Amino acid sequence: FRVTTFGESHGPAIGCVIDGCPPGIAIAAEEFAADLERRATGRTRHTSARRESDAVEILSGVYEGRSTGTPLALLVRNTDARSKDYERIARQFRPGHADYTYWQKYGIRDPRGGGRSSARETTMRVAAAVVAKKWLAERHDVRIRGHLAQIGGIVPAAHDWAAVEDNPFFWPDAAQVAELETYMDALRKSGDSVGARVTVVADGVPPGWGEPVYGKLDAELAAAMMSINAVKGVEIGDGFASVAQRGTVHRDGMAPDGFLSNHAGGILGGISTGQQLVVSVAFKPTSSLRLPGPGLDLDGNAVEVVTTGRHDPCVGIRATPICEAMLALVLMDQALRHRAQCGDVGEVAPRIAAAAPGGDH
Ligand code: EPS
Repeated sequence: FRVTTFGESHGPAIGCVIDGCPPGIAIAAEEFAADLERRATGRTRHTSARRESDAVEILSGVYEGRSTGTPLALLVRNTDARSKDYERIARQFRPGHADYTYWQKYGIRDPRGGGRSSARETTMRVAAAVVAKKWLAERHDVRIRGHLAQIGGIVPAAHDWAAVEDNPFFWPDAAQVAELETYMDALRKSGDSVGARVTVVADGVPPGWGEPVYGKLDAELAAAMMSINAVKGVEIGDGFASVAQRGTVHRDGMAPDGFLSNHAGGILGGISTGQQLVVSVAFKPTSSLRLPGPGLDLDGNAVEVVTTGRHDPCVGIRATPICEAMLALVLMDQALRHRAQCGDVGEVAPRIAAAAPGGDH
């Protein structure tokens, strides 16, 4: 199961091609809308003001409402591509932005906005993952969810999945939403940006997905999450907190009716344990700021760079559905690979431990 995307943020359209999609999955263009809305810009004052409809057209790979097994191509037309500041920015490098490294690599500057480095590209990952989420749910009873786990220094005081979809921050504690609104309003007025942490989980993943050395499930998840714009860190389970733990704490005890804890985040030796899969992702603060910062122009001269386009004060806010999408894409690929090598789960070895309770993510 392989997804590639094409298109630029300010080109006529963006799209993706999904190869290796099993035949027979019911797919309708309307099914993409809900997740694309969750990710889209211009829906609340806390994200970029660019207003795209993000309507998906199915170009190939679906006949009479079902996937055919041939390449599935999806297209979203750009309808609000106009970044007035990019004429000037095209001659400057923003501090902390990919425009410097793109120029060093390709020597070509696309004056139409962020081009391929824009987070607009993630639209198509979310679209592709609608198919993966559906297949995982129907075929394996796997459920994928995510929430914001930190904005700047603020962390959730409580965890309630029911709250997550009821506020613009994917925040799991309804009591803190007013505080976040105030924080984000002040941040936006100041012209600065802030980082965030997203946590995504998958429930129902059977034991056995992944590979022991090459293609470890955790390695593939880390690569997938790292391929999202602005990501600077990925943790599986306790992640970097494991550094300060003792083995007697970190090891997840086992009992006939399930594991006793889930510090490992559902993966041991690159292979799923059957527990909840837990992945946390760190997003850096947006680099395109209207506050002046030291940068360079195309000739290497020092310039004060000011970006006045439509940018997110916290890219992490819209990243929850994107991280869910990458989790779904990796899991669908792993499920198909596992079946190709070992047959269906339970065929090779009997399942000896029930899944542990989901935990507090
Ligand atoms: C983005 C910059 C802004 C955002 C964009 C991501 O776009 P523009 O290229 O118009 O400056 O609006 O996000 C989207 C358009 C989207 O759909 O996610 C960036 O630099 O990453």
